[in-house]
Amino acid sequence: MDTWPAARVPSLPGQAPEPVVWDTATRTAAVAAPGRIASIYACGITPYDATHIGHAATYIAWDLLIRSWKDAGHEVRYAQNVTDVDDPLLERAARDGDDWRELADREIDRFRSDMTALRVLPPDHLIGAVEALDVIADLSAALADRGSLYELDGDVYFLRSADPDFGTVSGLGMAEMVELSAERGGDPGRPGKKDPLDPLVWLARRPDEPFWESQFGPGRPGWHVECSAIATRYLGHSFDVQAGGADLIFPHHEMSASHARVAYGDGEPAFARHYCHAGMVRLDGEKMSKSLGNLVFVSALRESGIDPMAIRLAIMANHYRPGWDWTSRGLNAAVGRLERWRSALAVARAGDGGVPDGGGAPEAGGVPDGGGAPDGLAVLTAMRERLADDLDAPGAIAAVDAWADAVLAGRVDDSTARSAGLVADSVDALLGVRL
Ligand code: 5CA
Ligand code: ZN
Repeated sequence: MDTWPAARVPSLPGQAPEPVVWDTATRTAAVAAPGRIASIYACGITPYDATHIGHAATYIAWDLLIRSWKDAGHEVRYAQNVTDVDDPLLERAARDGDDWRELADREIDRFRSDMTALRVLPPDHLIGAVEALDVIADLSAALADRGSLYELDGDVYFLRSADPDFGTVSGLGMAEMVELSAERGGDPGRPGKKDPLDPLVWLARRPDEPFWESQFGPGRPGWHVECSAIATRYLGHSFDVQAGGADLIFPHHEMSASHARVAYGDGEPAFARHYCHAGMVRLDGEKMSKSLGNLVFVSALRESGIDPMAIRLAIMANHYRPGWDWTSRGLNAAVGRLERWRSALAVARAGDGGVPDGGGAPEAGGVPDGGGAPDGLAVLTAMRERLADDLDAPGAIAAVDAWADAVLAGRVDDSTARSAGLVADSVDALLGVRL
């Protein structure tokens, strides 16, 4: 399906260090992409409601990785799915008397415009489950060839015991896996399954639900096989990074990896070399989720007049990995920071130490003790170094804050004016914030 327009990324002088990320599976930090081509699959939305801050935070995290990869000289290949047929979407459409396809199309459109406004770079391939049915059929056929599927009352399950490496993504014990599977779309208690954790690959046609013909008869695809099939078709049987929120570690990423290993592994490594997960964004201490209904929508904030660059800054003030709380205090701080950065840029460009409203008076007599503000190259180097260290956006923001504070305190000299444009380009290219 169509993606969304790409924001222009200014090119920066010099070379960035190789981005290192935390890998959930190995529990170590690793160079995210050792080769020239860097490839990433990010799990996409299930489009039954608008994009909330939790979604936006995960896509901004991967956007930071992609921007750092580009800056380090990589060619990036990026694929993302849209789960445009699944239980939650069908349930919401039924509840509201909506047509499921119209609901999905409406929310996908809204997602595209939110991502565009937030200057999140688009994937090369944005692929819906429905348009990928052939791709899913190919992976399912490979699984069937390896004897890893079985039927239960017309539904088709994957035999997780076919994969000796099952469990290596999440590293969880059986009891925990069963519990999470029940919470997150699985059916560990269904009688007749060979193993409680075996996931559905194909659901036989249900009354009043959409269905498609397949090698297994009419029905619709399971969830994990969708991402396994789309990722391997568009990025190859193995690729650098599988990315998503931490709620996808188990069962989703475990299962997608397992499908690919059994279908395409043949003893070779298959699926992602690294698994990256963003912490859950909370509201009042609870995970922001469609099922709890405690959502802050990006589109609603935009409609209320909040600059999308402030939303982006409010998100990036938190490191992507631990979970964090969305608060109006955090948003207000980001609005203030954006204003300060823009004022500092105006002052630095003018090169005269004149401070606009609210910036505080510059000290008399030109540059005070302590010299001028850090020059553009120093700011860029600090930002690059922080972002290459597991996408430390708060660290990169602190480097820009130090520059802005110095400029607004009147510590401006010739080099401040000369390199003001470089600071603006660095903030744009690496943090995706246009000043
Ligand atoms: N379509 C599937 C993935 S294949 C899905 O999980 N869709 S979703 O719409 O529920 O979520 C889209 C992305 O946002 C996923 O990476 C999910 O882990 C992430 N996400 C959802 N809620 C939050 C939250 N509160 N905080 C952070 N990330 C979240
Ligand atoms: Zn997925």
